[in-house]
Amino acid sequence: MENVCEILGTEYPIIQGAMARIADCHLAAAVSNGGGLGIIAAGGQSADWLRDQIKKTREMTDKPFGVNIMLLADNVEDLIRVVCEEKVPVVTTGAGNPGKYIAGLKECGIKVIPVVANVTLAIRVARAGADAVVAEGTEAGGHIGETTTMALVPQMADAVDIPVIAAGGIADGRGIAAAYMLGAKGVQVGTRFLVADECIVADGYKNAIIKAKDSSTVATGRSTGHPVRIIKNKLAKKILSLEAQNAPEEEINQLCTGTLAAAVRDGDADNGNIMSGQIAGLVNKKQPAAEIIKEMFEEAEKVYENRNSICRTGRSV
Ligand code: TUI
Repeated sequence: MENVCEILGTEYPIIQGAMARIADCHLAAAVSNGGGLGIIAAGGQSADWLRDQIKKTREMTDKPFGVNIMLLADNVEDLIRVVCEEKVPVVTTGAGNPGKYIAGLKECGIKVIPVVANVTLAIRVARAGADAVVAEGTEAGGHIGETTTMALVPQMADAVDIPVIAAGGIADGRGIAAAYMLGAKGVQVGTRFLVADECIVADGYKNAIIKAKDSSTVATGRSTGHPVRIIKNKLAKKILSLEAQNAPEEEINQLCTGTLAAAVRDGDADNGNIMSGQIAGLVNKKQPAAEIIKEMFEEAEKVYENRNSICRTGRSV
Protein backbone atom coordinates (compact mmCIF):
# COMPACT_ATOMS: atom_id res chain seq x y z
CA MET A 1 0.00 0.00 0.00
CA GLU A 2 1.38 3.40 -1.00
CA ASN A 3 2.55 5.68 1.81
CA VAL A 4 0.28 8.66 2.50
CA CYS A 5 3.18 11.16 2.45
CA GLU A 6 4.13 9.85 -1.00
CA ILE A 7 0.56 10.22 -2.27
CA LEU A 8 0.30 13.76 -0.87
CA GLY A 9 3.90 14.76 -1.58
CA THR A 10 4.18 16.05 2.00
CA GLU A 11 6.55 15.73 4.95
CA TYR A 12 3.76 14.81 7.39
CA PRO A 13 0.72 12.56 6.74
CA ILE A 14 -1.79 15.30 7.55
CA ILE A 15 -4.50 16.93 5.46
CA GLN A 16 -6.16 20.16 6.53
CA GLY A 17 -9.93 19.74 6.68
CA ALA A 18 -11.91 21.72 4.13
CA MET A 19 -13.87 24.47 5.80
CA ALA A 20 -16.37 26.22 3.55
CA ARG A 21 -15.79 30.00 3.23
CA ILE A 22 -12.88 29.73 5.67
CA ALA A 23 -10.13 27.64 4.10
CA ASP A 24 -8.66 29.86 1.39
CA CYS A 25 -5.15 30.40 0.02
CA HIS A 26 -3.87 31.80 3.33
CA LEU A 27 -4.59 28.71 5.42
CA ALA A 28 -3.86 26.27 2.58
CA ALA A 29 -0.42 27.77 1.89
CA ALA A 30 0.44 27.94 5.61
CA VAL A 31 -0.43 24.28 6.15
CA SER A 32 1.50 23.22 3.04
CA ASN A 33 4.50 25.33 4.06
CA GLY A 34 4.31 23.60 7.46
CA GLY A 35 4.70 20.18 5.84
CA GLY A 36 1.05 19.13 5.67
CA LEU A 37 -1.42 19.25 2.79
CA GLY A 38 -3.25 22.57 2.77
CA ILE A 39 -6.73 22.55 1.24
CA ILE A 40 -8.69 25.31 -0.48
CA ALA A 41 -12.40 24.74 0.26
CA ALA A 42 -14.31 25.36 -2.98
CA GLY A 43 -17.74 24.71 -1.44
CA GLY A 44 -20.12 27.61 -2.06
CA GLN A 45 -17.60 29.43 -4.26
CA SER A 46 -17.46 30.21 -7.96
CA ALA A 47 -15.08 28.70 -10.52
CA ASP A 48 -13.41 32.12 -10.94
CA TRP A 49 -12.86 32.43 -7.18
CA LEU A 50 -11.29 28.97 -7.14
CA ARG A 51 -8.95 29.72 -10.06
CA ASP A 52 -7.79 32.90 -8.34
CA GLN A 53 -7.22 31.09 -5.02
CA ILE A 54 -5.18 28.36 -6.73
CA LYS A 55 -3.01 31.05 -8.36
CA LYS A 56 -2.54 32.86 -5.03
CA THR A 57 -1.71 29.62 -3.20
CA ARG A 58 0.99 28.90 -5.80
CA GLU A 59 2.44 32.36 -5.15
CA MET A 60 2.57 31.62 -1.41
CA THR A 61 3.97 28.07 -1.47
CA ASP A 62 5.93 25.79 -3.77
CA LYS A 63 4.66 22.74 -1.83
CA PRO A 64 1.73 20.52 -2.88
CA PHE A 65 -1.79 21.57 -1.85
CA GLY A 66 -5.30 20.42 -2.58
CA VAL A 67 -8.82 21.60 -3.36
CA ASN A 68 -11.97 20.24 -1.71
CA ILE A 69 -15.06 19.93 -3.86
CA MET A 70 -18.31 19.82 -1.91
CA LEU A 71 -20.56 17.62 -4.02
CA LEU A 72 -23.86 19.26 -3.00
CA ALA A 73 -22.71 22.44 -4.78
CA ASP A 74 -24.57 23.21 -8.00
CA ASN A 75 -21.37 24.13 -9.90
CA VAL A 76 -19.43 20.89 -9.27
CA GLU A 77 -18.71 20.37 -13.01
CA ASP A 78 -17.24 23.89 -13.32
CA LEU A 79 -15.06 23.39 -10.24
CA ILE A 80 -13.83 20.02 -11.57
CA ARG A 81 -12.90 21.72 -14.85
CA VAL A 82 -10.84 24.32 -12.97
CA VAL A 83 -8.88 21.80 -10.86
CA CYS A 84 -8.13 19.78 -14.01
CA GLU A 85 -7.02 22.81 -16.03
CA GLU A 86 -4.91 24.06 -13.15
CA LYS A 87 -3.50 20.57 -12.48
CA VAL A 88 -4.04 20.83 -8.75
CA PRO A 89 -1.99 18.05 -7.07
CA VAL A 90 -4.78 16.64 -4.84
CA VAL A 91 -8.59 16.82 -4.74
CA THR A 92 -10.65 15.84 -1.71
CA THR A 93 -14.45 15.62 -1.94
CA GLY A 94 -17.25 15.78 0.60
CA ALA A 95 -21.00 15.49 1.08
CA GLY A 96 -21.63 12.90 -1.61
CA ASN A 97 -20.37 10.15 -3.89
CA PRO A 98 -17.60 11.45 -6.20
CA GLY A 99 -17.50 8.14 -8.17
CA LYS A 100 -18.32 9.58 -11.59
CA TYR A 101 -15.60 12.25 -11.37
CA ILE A 102 -12.71 10.07 -10.18
CA ALA A 103 -11.50 8.70 -13.57
CA GLY A 104 -11.52 12.19 -15.15
CA LEU A 105 -9.58 13.73 -12.27
CA LYS A 106 -7.02 10.92 -12.36
CA GLU A 107 -6.57 11.44 -16.12
CA CYS A 108 -5.49 14.99 -15.28
CA GLY A 109 -2.81 13.54 -12.96
CA ILE A 110 -4.72 14.52 -9.81
CA LYS A 111 -4.66 12.38 -6.65
CA VAL A 112 -8.24 11.85 -5.47
CA ILE A 113 -9.09 11.42 -1.79
CA PRO A 114 -12.83 11.32 -1.03
CA VAL A 115 -13.97 12.20 2.48
CA VAL A 116 -16.60 9.63 3.44
CA ALA A 117 -18.60 8.78 6.54
CA ASN A 118 -19.43 5.12 5.95
CA VAL A 119 -17.75 1.93 4.73
CA THR A 120 -20.13 1.32 1.79
CA LEU A 121 -19.12 4.58 0.13
CA ALA A 122 -15.43 3.91 0.93
CA ILE A 123 -15.62 0.59 -0.96
CA ARG A 124 -17.30 2.31 -3.92
CA VAL A 125 -14.72 5.08 -4.23
CA ALA A 126 -11.84 2.61 -3.80
CA ARG A 127 -13.27 0.56 -6.71
CA ALA A 128 -13.61 3.76 -8.76
CA GLY A 129 -9.86 4.40 -8.35
CA ALA A 130 -9.49 6.74 -5.34
CA ASP A 131 -5.88 6.99 -4.13
CA ALA A 132 -6.82 7.09 -0.43
CA VAL A 133 -9.96 7.74 1.58
CA VAL A 134 -10.69 9.95 4.58
CA ALA A 135 -12.82 8.15 7.21
CA GLU A 136 -14.66 11.02 8.86
CA GLY A 137 -16.34 10.16 12.14
CA THR A 138 -19.40 11.92 13.52
CA GLU A 139 -17.17 13.86 15.95
CA ALA A 140 -16.16 16.07 13.01
CA GLY A 141 -17.51 19.55 12.39
CA GLY A 142 -19.83 20.46 9.52
CA HIS A 143 -21.78 17.88 7.55
CA ILE A 144 -21.44 14.52 9.29
CA GLY A 145 -22.40 10.85 9.19
CA GLU A 146 -23.59 8.66 12.07
CA THR A 147 -20.56 6.53 12.98
CA THR A 148 -17.80 7.53 15.39
CA THR A 149 -14.17 7.72 14.31
CA MET A 150 -13.36 4.94 16.80
CA ALA A 151 -15.80 2.55 15.09
CA LEU A 152 -15.40 3.78 11.50
CA VAL A 153 -11.61 3.75 11.02
CA PRO A 154 -10.86 0.07 11.79
CA GLN A 155 -13.90 -1.14 9.82
CA MET A 156 -12.90 0.96 6.82
CA ALA A 157 -9.24 -0.10 7.10
CA ASP A 158 -10.37 -3.74 6.87
CA ALA A 159 -12.69 -3.08 3.95
CA VAL A 160 -10.46 -1.24 1.45
CA ASP A 161 -6.92 -1.74 0.19
CA ILE A 162 -6.10 1.97 -0.15
CA PRO A 163 -4.82 4.04 2.79
CA VAL A 164 -7.44 5.22 5.29
CA ILE A 165 -6.90 8.70 6.71
CA ALA A 166 -8.75 9.32 9.99
CA ALA A 167 -10.80 12.44 10.68
CA GLY A 168 -13.16 13.62 13.40
CA GLY A 169 -12.02 14.20 16.95
CA ILE A 170 -8.29 14.58 16.23
CA ALA A 171 -6.58 17.74 17.51
CA ASP A 172 -3.42 16.58 19.27
CA GLY A 173 -0.72 13.92 19.23
CA ARG A 174 -2.80 11.49 21.24
CA GLY A 175 -5.49 11.63 18.57
CA ILE A 176 -2.93 10.91 15.84
CA ALA A 177 -1.44 7.97 17.78
CA ALA A 178 -4.91 6.58 18.50
CA ALA A 179 -5.89 6.87 14.81
CA TYR A 180 -2.79 4.89 13.84
CA MET A 181 -3.66 2.20 16.39
CA LEU A 182 -7.03 1.86 14.64
CA GLY A 183 -5.36 1.29 11.27
CA ALA A 184 -5.19 4.83 9.87
CA LYS A 185 -2.18 5.83 7.77
CA GLY A 186 -2.73 9.56 8.12
CA VAL A 187 -5.03 12.17 9.65
CA GLN A 188 -7.26 15.02 8.54
CA VAL A 189 -7.61 17.88 11.02
CA GLY A 190 -10.09 20.74 10.76
CA THR A 191 -11.07 22.26 14.09
CA ARG A 192 -7.53 22.88 15.36
CA PHE A 193 -6.63 24.72 12.14
CA LEU A 194 -9.62 27.06 12.63
CA VAL A 195 -7.57 28.91 15.23
CA ALA A 196 -4.35 28.99 13.20
CA ASP A 197 -2.90 32.50 12.86
CA GLU A 198 -3.21 32.22 9.08
CA CYS A 199 -6.89 31.23 9.21
CA ILE A 200 -8.92 34.21 8.00
CA VAL A 201 -12.04 33.47 10.05
CA ALA A 202 -13.24 36.32 12.34
CA ASP A 203 -11.91 36.44 15.91
CA GLY A 204 -15.40 35.84 17.35
CA TYR A 205 -15.39 32.43 15.59
CA LYS A 206 -11.88 31.57 16.84
CA ASN A 207 -12.80 32.58 20.38
CA ALA A 208 -15.91 30.37 20.30
CA ILE A 209 -13.63 27.40 19.49
CA ILE A 210 -11.15 28.34 22.23
CA LYS A 211 -13.99 28.75 24.77
CA ALA A 212 -15.73 25.50 23.82
CA LYS A 213 -15.82 22.46 26.09
CA ASP A 214 -16.54 18.82 25.31
CA SER A 215 -20.31 19.31 25.20
CA SER A 216 -20.32 22.59 23.28
CA THR A 217 -21.30 21.21 19.86
CA VAL A 218 -24.54 19.76 18.60
CA ALA A 219 -25.72 18.16 15.36
CA THR A 220 -28.44 20.22 13.70
CA GLY A 221 -30.31 19.17 10.56
CA ARG A 222 -30.93 15.54 11.47
CA SER A 223 -34.60 16.09 10.57
CA THR A 224 -33.68 17.22 7.05
CA GLY A 225 -31.25 14.36 6.42
CA HIS A 226 -28.18 16.61 6.37
CA PRO A 227 -26.79 16.66 9.90
CA VAL A 228 -24.33 19.48 10.50
CA ARG A 229 -22.24 19.80 13.67
CA ILE A 230 -22.03 23.37 14.99
CA ILE A 231 -21.34 25.20 18.25
CA LYS A 232 -24.42 25.05 20.50
CA ASN A 233 -25.21 28.79 20.53
CA LYS A 234 -28.43 30.78 20.28
CA LEU A 235 -28.84 29.93 16.58
CA ALA A 236 -28.26 26.19 17.17
CA LYS A 237 -30.86 26.12 19.95
CA LYS A 238 -33.40 27.89 17.68
CA ILE A 239 -32.77 25.36 14.89
CA LEU A 240 -33.12 22.41 17.28
CA SER A 241 -36.32 23.84 18.71
CA LEU A 242 -37.83 24.25 15.22
CA GLU A 243 -36.76 20.70 14.35
CA ALA A 244 -38.35 19.36 17.55
CA GLN A 245 -41.61 21.07 16.49
CA ASN A 246 -41.36 19.48 13.02
CA ALA A 247 -41.23 22.94 11.47
CA PRO A 248 -41.18 23.02 7.65
CA GLU A 249 -37.72 22.75 6.08
CA GLU A 250 -38.15 26.17 4.41
CA GLU A 251 -38.57 27.82 7.79
CA ILE A 252 -35.34 26.26 9.07
CA ASN A 253 -33.50 27.17 5.85
CA GLN A 254 -34.74 30.74 6.18
CA LEU A 255 -33.44 30.92 9.75
CA CYS A 256 -30.04 29.67 8.54
CA THR A 257 -29.72 32.07 5.59
CA GLY A 258 -26.66 34.26 5.97
CA THR A 259 -25.62 32.64 9.25
CA LEU A 260 -22.36 31.16 7.89
CA ALA A 261 -21.29 34.62 6.74
CA ALA A 262 -22.33 36.03 10.13
CA ALA A 263 -20.00 33.55 11.83
CA VAL A 264 -17.08 33.60 9.39
CA ARG A 265 -17.00 37.30 8.44
CA ASP A 266 -18.55 39.02 11.45
CA GLY A 267 -17.60 36.53 14.20
CA ASP A 268 -21.17 36.57 15.53
CA ALA A 269 -20.91 33.97 18.30
CA ASP A 270 -24.66 34.02 19.09
CA ASN A 271 -26.41 34.10 15.73
CA GLY A 272 -23.67 32.76 13.46
CA ASN A 273 -23.37 29.19 12.18
CA ILE A 274 -20.11 28.14 13.83
CA MET A 275 -19.21 24.73 12.42
CA SER A 276 -16.87 22.87 14.76
CA GLY A 277 -15.85 19.36 15.72
CA GLN A 278 -16.43 17.84 19.16
CA ILE A 279 -12.71 18.17 19.89
CA ALA A 280 -12.98 21.99 20.15
CA GLY A 281 -12.74 21.64 23.94
CA LEU A 282 -9.12 20.54 23.49
CA VAL A 283 -8.21 23.51 21.30
CA ASN A 284 -7.06 26.32 23.54
CA LYS A 285 -4.45 28.43 21.79
CA LYS A 286 -3.98 30.39 18.61
CA GLN A 287 -0.67 29.64 16.88
CA PRO A 288 0.85 29.36 13.39
CA ALA A 289 -0.32 26.38 11.30
CA ALA A 290 3.24 25.06 10.97
CA GLU A 291 3.60 25.03 14.76
CA ILE A 292 0.32 23.11 15.11
CA ILE A 293 1.58 20.40 12.76
CA LYS A 294 5.01 20.11 14.40
CA GLU A 295 3.53 20.02 17.90
CA MET A 296 0.95 17.37 17.01
CA PHE A 297 3.44 14.97 15.42
CA GLU A 298 6.10 15.45 18.11
CA GLU A 299 3.46 14.62 20.71
CA ALA A 300 2.25 11.62 18.69
CA GLU A 301 5.76 10.15 18.59
CA LYS A 302 6.19 10.80 22.31
CA VAL A 303 2.89 9.23 23.42
CA TYR A 304 3.57 6.24 21.19
CA GLU A 305 7.07 5.70 22.61
CA ASN A 306 5.89 6.16 26.22
CA ARG A 307 2.78 4.03 25.77
CA ASN A 308 1.75 1.88 28.69
CA SER A 309 1.71 -1.86 28.33
CA ILE A 310 -1.79 -3.05 27.49
CA CYS A 311 -1.28 -6.06 29.76
CA ARG A 312 -2.92 -5.43 33.18
CA THR A 313 0.19 -6.20 35.20
CA GLY A 314 2.47 -4.11 33.02
CA ARG A 315 4.55 -7.23 32.30
CA SER A 316 4.36 -9.16 29.07
CA VAL A 317 2.83 -12.60 29.34
O1 TUI B 1 -18.71 16.99 3.58
C1 TUI B 1 -18.24 16.98 4.70
N1 TUI B 1 -18.29 18.05 5.52
C2 TUI B 1 -18.93 19.24 5.24
S1 TUI B 1 -19.65 19.69 3.75
C3 TUI B 1 -20.16 21.14 4.40
S2 TUI B 1 -21.08 22.29 3.51
C4 TUI B 1 -22.67 21.79 3.94
N2 TUI B 1 -23.33 22.58 4.76
C5 TUI B 1 -24.58 22.26 5.12
C6 TUI B 1 -25.21 21.09 4.68
C7 TUI B 1 -24.50 20.26 3.89
C8 TUI B 1 -23.20 20.59 3.49
C9 TUI B 1 -19.77 21.24 5.69
N3 TUI B 1 -19.09 20.19 6.13
N4 TUI B 1 -17.63 15.87 5.19
C10 TUI B 1 -17.63 14.63 4.46
C11 TUI B 1 -18.93 13.95 4.60
N5 TUI B 1 -19.56 13.34 3.64
N6 TUI B 1 -19.68 13.90 5.72
C12 TUI B 1 -20.81 13.21 5.41
C13 TUI B 1 -20.72 12.84 4.08
C14 TUI B 1 -21.66 12.14 3.29
C15 TUI B 1 -22.99 12.02 3.69
C16 TUI B 1 -23.90 11.34 2.89
C17 TUI B 1 -21.28 11.59 2.08
C18 TUI B 1 -22.19 10.92 1.29
C19 TUI B 1 -23.49 10.81 1.72
O2 TUI B 1 -24.44 10.12 0.98
C20 TUI B 1 -24.17 9.78 -0.34
C21 TUI B 1 -23.91 8.33 -0.50
O3 TUI B 1 -23.83 7.91 -1.67
O4 TUI B 1 -23.76 7.60 0.51
